[in-house]
Amino acid sequence: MKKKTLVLMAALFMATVSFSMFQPTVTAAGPVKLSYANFPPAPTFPCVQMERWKAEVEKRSNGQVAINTYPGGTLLDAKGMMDGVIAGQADIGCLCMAYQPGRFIVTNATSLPLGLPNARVASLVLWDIYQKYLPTSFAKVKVLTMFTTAPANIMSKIPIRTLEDIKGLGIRASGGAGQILKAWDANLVGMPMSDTPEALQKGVVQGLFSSLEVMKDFKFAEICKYVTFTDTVIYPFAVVMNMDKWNSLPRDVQLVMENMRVQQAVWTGTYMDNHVEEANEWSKSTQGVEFITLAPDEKARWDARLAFMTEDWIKDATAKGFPGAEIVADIKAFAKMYTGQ
Ligand code: DTR
Repeated sequence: MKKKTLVLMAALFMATVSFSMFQPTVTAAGPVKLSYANFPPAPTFPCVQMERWKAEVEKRSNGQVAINTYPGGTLLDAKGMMDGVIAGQADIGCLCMAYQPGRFIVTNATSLPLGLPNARVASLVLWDIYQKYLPTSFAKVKVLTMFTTAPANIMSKIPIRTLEDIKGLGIRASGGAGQILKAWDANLVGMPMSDTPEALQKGVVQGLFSSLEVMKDFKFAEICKYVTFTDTVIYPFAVVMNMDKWNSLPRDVQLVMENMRVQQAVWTGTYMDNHVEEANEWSKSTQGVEFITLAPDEKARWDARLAFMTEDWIKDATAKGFPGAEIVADIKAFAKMYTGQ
């Protein structure tokens, strides 16, 4: 009996020791710390989605990770985001793929003028394109989510009602959308969004081309009193993680992040669409901004100038070894599926 009790006690002791040895390090060393870099200022949509993702991941992983966010280019800037994450300067980074058209050829096909109607649908389409083609441009990172802006429109200091009004006018855009402004004969000034407030203030540009939530988030409505609806193209974004960091995460944390990839895309797209509505309302009611809808025959002139873009992209992508025509056909088909048409 005595021997039995001793054996039992020894077994209990061993069990306790091995249990505490194999516990996750959370309690002893605290949560795994991750840094998350973003290029625009905190109130803008890429950072709003970042904070939402952070809160959700911390909650769903029961505090196993703690994410420190760095908005406003404090850790990595717009152009250095991808390489900075690959090099491990930040664990996670949010990048606008449209700023580097040659680097993200497949996913940037979503920023062709194909009529993607809103950010929610476009984000789902982008994700499906990424999943189907798994472009090698992301081979060195773990993709945590993708999403897009709402369609781009023109914000300007003077009214633009016809193609003649935009001719020679200094308008800011970045990446692939530059081609669009050139096709409309505007004087394209290329720069990332983060440099735009100063360029508008200093009069380097007379307006910009982007989704309209920036009218409120950057207070552009205080300077740009006119919006011309062109509903032209969306800008695709990606959130990526350093591969070694990803591989070092516990499997259950990885699962939390993997399960959030589509959810975060839909959350961000929906947030963006609603926020554009709010910003438009705010611009109208508090800033007296005029919203200009092009007359149908005028709009047809604007659209006709962009017809070459998709054909050129297909030719170029095909020459580089990508199935260009198939990618464009997929974007159209996925968009139809998500709009229920
Ligand atoms: N339209 C793109 C991307 C973009 C739209 N809203 C924001 C806010 C903050 C940063 C980037 C963007 C652009 O014009 O840059």
